[in-house]
Amino acid sequence: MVALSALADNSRAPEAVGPVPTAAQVAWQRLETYAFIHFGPNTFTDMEWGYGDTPAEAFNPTRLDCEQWVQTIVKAGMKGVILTCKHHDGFCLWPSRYTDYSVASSPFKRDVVRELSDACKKYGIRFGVYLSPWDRHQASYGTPEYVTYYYNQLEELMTQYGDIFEVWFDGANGGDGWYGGAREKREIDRSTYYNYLKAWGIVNRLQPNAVIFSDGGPGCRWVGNEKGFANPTNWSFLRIKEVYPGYPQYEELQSGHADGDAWCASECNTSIRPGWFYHEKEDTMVKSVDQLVDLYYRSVGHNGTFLLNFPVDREGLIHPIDSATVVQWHERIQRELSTNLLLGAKFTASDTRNKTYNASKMGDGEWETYWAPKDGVTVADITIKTKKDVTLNRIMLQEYIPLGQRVKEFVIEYKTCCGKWVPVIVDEETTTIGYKRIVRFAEKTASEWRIRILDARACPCINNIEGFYSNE
Ligand code: FUL
Repeated sequence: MVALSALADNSRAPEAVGPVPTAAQVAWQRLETYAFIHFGPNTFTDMEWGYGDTPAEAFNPTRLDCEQWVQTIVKAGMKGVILTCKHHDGFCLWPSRYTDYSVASSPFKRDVVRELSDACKKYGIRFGVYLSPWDRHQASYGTPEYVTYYYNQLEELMTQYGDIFEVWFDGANGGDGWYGGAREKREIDRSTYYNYLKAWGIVNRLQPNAVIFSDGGPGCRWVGNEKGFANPTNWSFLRIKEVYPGYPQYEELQSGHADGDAWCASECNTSIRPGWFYHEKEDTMVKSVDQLVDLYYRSVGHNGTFLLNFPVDREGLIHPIDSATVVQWHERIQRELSTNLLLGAKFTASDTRNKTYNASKMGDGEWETYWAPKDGVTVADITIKTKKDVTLNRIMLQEYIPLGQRVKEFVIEYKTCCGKWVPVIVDEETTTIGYKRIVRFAEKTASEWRIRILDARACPCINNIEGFYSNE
């Protein structure tokens, strides 16, 4: 019998190891950070979940300026924004043809979805929509008629506002018995009522590049908490048929399913304040720059994306405390992660596939080039020699995910002055890498560093290793 390795063609690129992402999923993950906006009647009634009976007249921002939102988001380095076009209270921020419970009936009149999508185009960021399936205003909620209404609204949003990068299907439905139109109790089985497959078909047909978010994807998944972090071990896979909006074992979503059969990376969502909607009393409760920096490392740095919510205030603006905080957050991350101290270092590996996939590809900053050992090699070392001593306390690693997520365990080491390899001290497990893993560790000074891949699903494909030092 011929050994498998003898059959491998190591002159070629490695074969993909499934599940693999679509091109749209890769482009989405590379956005890394983007904003959420919660805005609607709740903003004016000081509520989080309106009953759907607030008169449309209540919606009356005095200085609404979507360009102010987008300018803030751009200054915060974020690449897109998702708007609550309709939250659970059923009020529509655009003049929907299918209901009069919208901006059209408010004193404000203007189409907020239009103004925000236009501002996104003007400033070159992506636009996404949140359309709550649960609707406490519509009298038909709970009947098949409402589901048709929901699809119709989805079609409006998918056709009238240009390219959409993400569509958010919120699994929230209020509990076992809850209120529908006019505060009546309505019972539905949310796993069947909305026929999500049909809704997703509408998105796929009208916006083929949009990534569909729900507890279980199919485009990207909720991370299983609203605190904005993923676990350090984080697979971009799900056993996709098991997870649905409202999935009770949602804590599993913090790590994904190692044995999942579909690509479904995590999105880490949280609000910059305790609530999703604006409440004046929360002006003193805005998350600190330190808290947000920590969340960045535990979302983007844990192979997720970071979706940070801004509760737009009653004037129709991102509050100055929130905008100042988020800009400082971005500046701090820039300071921490823009000087790659491993730039120009010499990368060598214990195994190399061929010239194209050699270790020097890891420091070149290119997405498409990567190092890979030969087929079947799942344990390998990458050694990095710098010209002189460098002090590091962060290392960023990236896998070339178009070929799948592969690494299962690794360790970071440095060489001591007496020539001994010693692991750096990390306070979390170093298991998966995925699109991006940023490991923070107690600072060390050395001129030789080593990433040891201890286990992988197939030969690893690594396209980036960078090192940083932060004293903040
Ligand atoms: C939840 C909703 O119930 C909250 O109001 C908020 O929109 C959050 C992002 O998702 O499921």
